[in-house]
Amino acid sequence: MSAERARVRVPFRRQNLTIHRPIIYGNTARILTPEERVEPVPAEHTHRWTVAVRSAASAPDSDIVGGADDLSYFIRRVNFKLHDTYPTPNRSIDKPPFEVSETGWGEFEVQIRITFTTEAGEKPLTFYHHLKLHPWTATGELEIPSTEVALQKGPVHSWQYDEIIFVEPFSNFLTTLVAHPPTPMPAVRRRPAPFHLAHLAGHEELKNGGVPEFSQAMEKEEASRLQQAKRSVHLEQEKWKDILADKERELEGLQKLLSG
Ligand code: SLL
Repeated sequence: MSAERARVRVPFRRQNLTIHRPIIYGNTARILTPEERVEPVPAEHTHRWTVAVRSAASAPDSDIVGGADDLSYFIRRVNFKLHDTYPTPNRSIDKPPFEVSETGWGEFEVQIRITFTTEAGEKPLTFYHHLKLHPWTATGELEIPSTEVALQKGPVHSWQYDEIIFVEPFSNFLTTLVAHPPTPMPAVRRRPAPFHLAHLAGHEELKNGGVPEFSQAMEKEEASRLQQAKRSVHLEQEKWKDILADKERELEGLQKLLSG
């Protein structure tokens, strides 16, 4: 009788392959109206905010930024570490939506840690988001407007687009990822971008309290901003090269005069 060999499936990594999933993280905030500033809201709290990790595409006609897809097929848990002034600063969210809503009075750095599903076999990912409560300003300086002005400006959005890249994923995990293709972002911009550039570019829609959205056009806009920045750095370099050459000629002339 031949010995029966146990067949053990050893997970293996798919070599020379990477796959990514677009996510956004950030926050929405709005100032509380005088009527909302009543018990049980602590007297010093001025804002209500939500910090979240979501899929990049927004659901059609939704009033939330991003979140069209449920990310729990690859995210097991998201930990949000709030400022120590909160009685329970460590918030662990183990099912979607991966978000925390609170009231408060101040901006601070939120530590976000994403723990992937066991199947992914990936280490947790830790990063930070600056919780933004006060409206964007043209100069980037922090200005705290009056309640009336803040109410008139509407909700504040501060979202960051990013891509989680899985390098040589385990084959089972790859199968799971492929079974959940991300909802594509709209190719063209239909709404303002959900971060300060929208304000700087003077997108009037945002000032009217519209809900912003990420789009593929954003990427092209970012590329042209980088191009523009590269061009101005190049021009500046050329200018200083010319100035340097002039000064060197002047120095040479003076040295000749001295030794002559
Ligand atoms: C600041 N460095 O001074 C920041 C800290 C802390 C914000 C902001 C509420 C806490 C509670 C809260 O908004 N903390 O519930 O007491 O601006």
